[in-house]
Amino acid sequence: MKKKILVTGASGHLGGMLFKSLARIGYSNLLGTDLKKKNIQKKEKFILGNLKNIKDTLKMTKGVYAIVHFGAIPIEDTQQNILQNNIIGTYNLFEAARVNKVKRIIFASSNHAIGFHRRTTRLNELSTQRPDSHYGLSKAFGEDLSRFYADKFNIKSMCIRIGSCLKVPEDRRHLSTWISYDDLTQLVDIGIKHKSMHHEIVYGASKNKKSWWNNSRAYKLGYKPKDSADRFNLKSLSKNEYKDKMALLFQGGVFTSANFKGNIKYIK
Ligand code: 15L
Repeated sequence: MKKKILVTGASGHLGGMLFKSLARIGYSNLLGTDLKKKNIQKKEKFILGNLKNIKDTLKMTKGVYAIVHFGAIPIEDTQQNILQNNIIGTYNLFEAARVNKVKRIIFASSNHAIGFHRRTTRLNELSTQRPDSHYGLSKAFGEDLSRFYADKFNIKSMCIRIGSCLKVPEDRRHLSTWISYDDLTQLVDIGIKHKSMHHEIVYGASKNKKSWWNNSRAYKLGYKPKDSADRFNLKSLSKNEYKDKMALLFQGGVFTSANFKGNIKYIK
């Protein structure tokens, strides 16, 4: 694909991974951006930018066809930090996209937007959001924001509720939530190219037997996961999570139990 694609968070874990993997599968006009320049090769196009600054976001989105938006704090943080970086940053980016007539945005949502659902509940793309942290709340906001910009301004979007995107699964929870780098790349590729997409919510998960998510919407859009957490040995995965009884009940795991002051029995 020759159209210009902006990847935010290009110096980070998943933004950085996608910046390289999209190039590998044929994207020849990628522009990376981040607060710092890290692991960027000489031949790669990169612009330093702060999403909190609307002038920066206007500059980085000029002439861009689609944005792969992975630039955010990727874990729980203070309410202020999440508000500034994830909520205001994402808002600025969508607004700049509207001004610069960007056609599509692939939004890195997270399982933490639905983390307070019990592990016994099977979810799909229509399930209600249930954020488990300030971080998860910022992802739920991003999903709503992208739906608004799709309906109001026809900027197409795909929100990927990413489970645990790691080289390999590292604990038992990952048997349900894991997605490989290649499978995430495939979903992003679909989000950029799909012809009749408007606003989509899909789950960023490989083909895991123990999944809590019915990802048929992603399959309808053409997603064919190649990987699965099933081939990893249950016994060899760390049992860290088992020390935290509350985390075991909910899909968001330890994000749900951190700083918890509520009453579990009301979270059905
Ligand atoms: C996420 O959204 C985080 O970015 C990542 O660090 C993991 O915590 C992941 O979710 C997960 O739930 O495993």
